[in-house]
Amino acid sequence: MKALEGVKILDFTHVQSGPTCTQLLAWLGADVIKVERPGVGDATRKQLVDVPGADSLYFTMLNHNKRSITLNSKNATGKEVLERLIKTCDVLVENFAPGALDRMGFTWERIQELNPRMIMASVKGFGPGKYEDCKVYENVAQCAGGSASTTGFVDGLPLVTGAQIGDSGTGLHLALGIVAALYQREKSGRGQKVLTSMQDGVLNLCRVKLRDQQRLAAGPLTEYSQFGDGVPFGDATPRAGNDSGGGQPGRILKCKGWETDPNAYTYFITQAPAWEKICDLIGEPEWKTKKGYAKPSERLDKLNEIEQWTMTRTKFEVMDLCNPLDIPVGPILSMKEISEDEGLRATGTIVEVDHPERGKYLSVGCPIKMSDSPVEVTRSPLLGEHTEEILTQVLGYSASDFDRIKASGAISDQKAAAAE
Ligand code: CAO
Repeated sequence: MKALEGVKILDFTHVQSGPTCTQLLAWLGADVIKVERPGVGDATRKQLVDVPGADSLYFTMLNHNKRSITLNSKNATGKEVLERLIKTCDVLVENFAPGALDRMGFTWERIQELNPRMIMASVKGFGPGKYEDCKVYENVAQCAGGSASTTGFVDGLPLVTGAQIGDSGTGLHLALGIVAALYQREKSGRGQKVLTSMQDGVLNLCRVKLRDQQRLAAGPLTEYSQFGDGVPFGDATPRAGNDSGGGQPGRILKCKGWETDPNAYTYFITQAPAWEKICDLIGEPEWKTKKGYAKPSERLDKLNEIEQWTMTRTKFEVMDLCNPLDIPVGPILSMKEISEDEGLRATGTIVEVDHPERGKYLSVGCPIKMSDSPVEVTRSPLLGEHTEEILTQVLGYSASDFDRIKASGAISDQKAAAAE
């Protein structure tokens, strides 16, 4: 038994934002039917290819636990099949460019006619307004959602982050909206439209930066290193480098080996409750009461002195020494270290998956652990791998119907078929 067992998802998503959402729903137990264009499929299947002829890691790592049906939704028979899918499924998830679904003939009104219980969930780049028609990718959302202007160093360019907060972050928001809409449908009996824009999703994750924007009206942000460094504030929340967002003096400090290892660093926070223990640990007990050290606001520039201590230890030694004393530190873990971490493998956060075209590869498992809904990560589907199975077993088409659909060109790439 899985949490979303029995829920059928018509997965009309592509690239990253939508597929992360439906992958999560699949891990929670939903039956996710991914609809892809015949002969082409999700564009990511062939992006950043590392094993010639095989689906890329970009695709496989975003589409686990799904079934794939190929369907040309612009072909008359393809539309007939899509209508049956809409009538059969509980949720339609899509992240096409604005208006694409309408142009296929599947407006919200038409979808409601076909299935009043249908939940239609969409990712778009922007919400309603002057940018609503724009096509949007990850970094556009990071810039338009306030993240880039507040990431980086005060004297440098705005920066995008490696965490895919625009795509995967929005997929996560959308998944929550879908689950809530399913819950509401239990009582109302009706479906509804669920929309998450990537700009909104990024901004939601940048909430503390809008907090600081308003605090600026009351004067400079005294917990920012910029304040300690005497750099004047402008009229917008500045980039804060590696400052801790919570107002405690903290930043990334060098550890033993930093000269050659780009990740030999630790995050170190001199939080008030841990200050006395930090002083004892680094052999500076007099700092507990010393002027210029004792108050958090005075300590902004003292992290350089603490770095003299962290540079004598590896990042893992710093972690091992600080943890038992409740001093919060974070080793800068490389993707290599994470991929080799036994603990993450044991919890299913890093999983090894076998794929018929590419063999074994690593992926990130489900980050949500539920005691009554275990997750077993299974490989992503090949393009159209389940077309016949879905048409006959899920949609109830007979063998002769299947032949008719096949002959119509709705489920195969006609150009490729003609070339053969
Ligand atoms: N059968 C027939 N046609 C299909 C089809 C199918 N199974 N699946 C898709 N298509 C068609 C669409 O109907 C559309 O046709 P029209 O342009 O005639 O309406 C066409 O394929 C292209 O779809 P698209 O515009 O969504 O794709 P794109 O590659 O041009 O744009 C993207 C990609 C991501 C920029 C755009 O989809 C978008 O802005 N999505 C919303 C925001 C989003 O999710 N962005 C994150 C992407 S990850 O970084």
